[in-house]
Amino acid sequence: MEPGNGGKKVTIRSARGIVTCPGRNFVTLKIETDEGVYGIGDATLNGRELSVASYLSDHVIPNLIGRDAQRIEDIWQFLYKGGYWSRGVVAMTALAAVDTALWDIKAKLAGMPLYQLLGGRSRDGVLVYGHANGADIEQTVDQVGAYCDMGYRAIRAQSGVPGVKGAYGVGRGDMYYEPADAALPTETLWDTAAYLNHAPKLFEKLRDQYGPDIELLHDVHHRLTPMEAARLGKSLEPFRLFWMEDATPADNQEAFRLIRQHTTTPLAVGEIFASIHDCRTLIQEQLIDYIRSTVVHAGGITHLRRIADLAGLYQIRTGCHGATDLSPVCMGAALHFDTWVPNFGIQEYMRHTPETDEVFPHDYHFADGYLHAGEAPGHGVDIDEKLAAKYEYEPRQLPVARLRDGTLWNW
Ligand code: KDG
Ligand code: MG
Repeated sequence: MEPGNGGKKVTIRSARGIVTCPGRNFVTLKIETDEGVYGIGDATLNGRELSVASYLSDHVIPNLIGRDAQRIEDIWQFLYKGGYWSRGVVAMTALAAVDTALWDIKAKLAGMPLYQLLGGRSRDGVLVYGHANGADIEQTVDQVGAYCDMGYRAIRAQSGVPGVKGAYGVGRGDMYYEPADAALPTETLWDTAAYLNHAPKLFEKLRDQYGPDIELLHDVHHRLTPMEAARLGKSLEPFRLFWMEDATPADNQEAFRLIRQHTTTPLAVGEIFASIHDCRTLIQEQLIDYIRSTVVHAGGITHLRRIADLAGLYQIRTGCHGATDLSPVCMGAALHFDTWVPNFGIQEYMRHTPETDEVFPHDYHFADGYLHAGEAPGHGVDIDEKLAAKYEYEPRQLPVARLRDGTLWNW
């Protein structure tokens, strides 16, 4: 159809969730309109995929049929306020999928790439960071080198800790690190003292080897108490990290006050947040430097934009989560968001496997350390439903961690 439609209603005719497992599980919502234009949104919640699929089909989709697909804000408010039990991550992921699919439709109707509709380009490319993992420091140092050779300018570095089996972030020998590895959670070990002794050595070695310019990031994955996190942040200061991520659980946002008082290492948090209320104190008290929430788990483009705007008031920048359990649909939408958002910081980019990329054809591309959103109308990602149907759902959950004495710890 021609761009623009003179305000005419574009009716949602059907919607369905598509579950597929091209190497790992993904849930995708497809919304079709009576104009023949459709949109898709990512609805993947790692290890809990079917709960979102059922939330969509049982409780959300019946509410969409017959509505005007152009009324994104009203549909968002209807599902959020009207759902009453809002803000849970399952509900917010389902809501994000609807919102993303509707923005995709609106941009297709307008004949524009999504970033144009959001306000246009704020930058030429989206700085991304890749994941270098190794069983020990030597392997991680080599992996960082491999990412430098691929053109990355920012790299997250994680290393196995001597005597700690299955420490977070250690891959299984290839680029496609996938923590959700079994139908029932794998039990891993955690040893804070060993980790705190080890982590600064990794970054000392990386700075020795690669110099001061490359951006280095690190994910603590919620393993430390606030005071331990403060100590780690301090000990990493000489190595100038781009950020230290998820240093302590943010269930208690005020816990970050203590970390902040003790270290100038920049802090990032928020990949598991579902709403602006999960980070309101962190932002308003400037307790963090980067907010990690992304499209799929934080209520879609509509809500993520509100979080970013609040963060912008306090010079906090975005650093969207981009692990492989977020599908290319989320990545495509996030890249349009990143291309526009004024207070952009960085985008995580773990590459998907070729099987996943085949199921989700997309027009974003990597060059020289940056990802570039495509110029096709919409968010530029599609789903090949025939191919998706060939990959049946496989139950897989994330690991858990225990201390040496058996105490269950944060993963
Ligand atoms: O589903 C969990 C993963 O997305 C998470 O473990 C990855 O921490 C992560 C990151 O920073 O990408
Ligand atoms: Mg993380």
